[in-house]
Amino acid sequence: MGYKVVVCGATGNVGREMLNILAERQFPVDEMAVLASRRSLGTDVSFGDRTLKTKDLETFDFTGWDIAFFAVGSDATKKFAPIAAKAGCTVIDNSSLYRYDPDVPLVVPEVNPEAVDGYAKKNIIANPNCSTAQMVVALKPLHDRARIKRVVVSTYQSVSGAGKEGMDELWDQTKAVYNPTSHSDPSKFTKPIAFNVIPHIDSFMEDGSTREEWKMVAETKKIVDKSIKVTATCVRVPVFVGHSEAINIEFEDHLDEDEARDILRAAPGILVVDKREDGGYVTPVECVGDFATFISRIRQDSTIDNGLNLWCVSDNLRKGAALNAVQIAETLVERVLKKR
Ligand code: 11C
Repeated sequence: MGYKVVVCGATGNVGREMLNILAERQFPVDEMAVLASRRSLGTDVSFGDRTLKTKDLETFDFTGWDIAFFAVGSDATKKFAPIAAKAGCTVIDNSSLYRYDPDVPLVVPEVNPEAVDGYAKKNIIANPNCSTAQMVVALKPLHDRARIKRVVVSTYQSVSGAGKEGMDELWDQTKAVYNPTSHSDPSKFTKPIAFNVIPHIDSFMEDGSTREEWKMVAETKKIVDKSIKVTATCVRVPVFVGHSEAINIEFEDHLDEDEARDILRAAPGILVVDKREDGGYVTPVECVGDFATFISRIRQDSTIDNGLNLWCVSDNLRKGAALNAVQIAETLVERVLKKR
């Protein structure tokens, strides 16, 4: 049995990846509708070997559709997600709008698949921020073994996290460095991103942190364990796709680096690439198009009693967004829809 599936925001970076991944993973689709905002209407998108024409999100009737993936901004989500949910179509939302709502599960299927069962209160399930998703996949199996007390994370986030405009800005500014006749001022980012790094993602908060950093704290608590303390510094780097994170973890119990490596090797969604030699680690370029969260550089932190350092890399458009959303749908099918 298949399902009637809608992808809203089908022409964006994440919407297109959702369609690719639904096809790659052979999600049971009986019928597919691809929706876009008015300005992208009429654009064709690929779904497997088919080409689909986008329809208008404003006028679409969600009645009779089973699952709607939302990959539109928070404003459009606010307007249309409740309409879809009330029409009986379960919304899997990639925006930050519902993530912190106690009546909406926030799910990373390798970590808290059981949370999907709480979907019915609003008929909405939230997908986490990309930098959180890959981190919690790594944290959960280690937490289960040695109880994490505190995490210190620094991110190196690719420009695709800021959408196609972010990618275009890096491309244009890079070209402009070599060709002074083509000028490109910062617009999506606050400073030049080509050959630079910017310690600022999303808006500033009162305590001096950014919202991106706050999201990593709040979402890790909701998905893994509210007792875990997290402090984050989120940085934009001139990489097109793939977020990287240097993660320092303090545990309650001792956890040897070799045991941690074995635990991570056996954990779902993780590929460990950790040879202590030149190139024996993963970089973002190598993770593009992959489903896994890659872990490298696992080593003891000898400055504290029970500490480890590791390097975590993943395709932010996949595990960080589209893949995780499709995995949520797969979990919903297994745990709920199949049993109806
Ligand atoms: C970035 N992590 O790299 C952001 C993109 O809350 O879903 C995703 C923002 C979000 O800019």
